[in-house]
Amino acid sequence: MRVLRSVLAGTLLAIAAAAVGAPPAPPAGVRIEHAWIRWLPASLPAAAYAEIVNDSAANLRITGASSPAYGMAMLHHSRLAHGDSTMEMIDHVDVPAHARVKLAPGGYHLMLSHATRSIKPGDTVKVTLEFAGGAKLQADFPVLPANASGPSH
Ligand SMILES: [Cu+2]
Repeated sequence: MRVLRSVLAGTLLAIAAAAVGAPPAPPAGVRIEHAWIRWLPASLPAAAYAEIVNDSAANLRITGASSPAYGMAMLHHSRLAHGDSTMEMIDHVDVPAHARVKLAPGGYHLMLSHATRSIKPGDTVKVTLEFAGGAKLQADFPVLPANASGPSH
């Protein structure tokens, strides 16, 4: 009876997790560090930066992002072309096994636009990274002023 009860409890937990739509997690050892958002005035798009650490044995690919605070989140890559900084939309960022990839000014970043509420420096925004295969990983991104160069830690 006790065994049956624990099997039942496990099943109910699984059903509950499915009911709230909990997405599969990436492998253990994958984490988001030094996350931040550079706030810009008015309704200008904001760039989100972080370091994606992959301490797992799996090669991972980031294929998208989302945030409840923004209607749109895109993967972008900035680069210098003929002395001008330009950015383009990309459809993935690879994070090889046992490697770390920086989303940083002048390189990869998330472009957040169509804010769903008023956002200002000092706020914290949840951003979810989406990986190929469906895994998702969420982190808190502190919103820093336009002249910030990164989180203080
Ligand atoms: Cu951009």
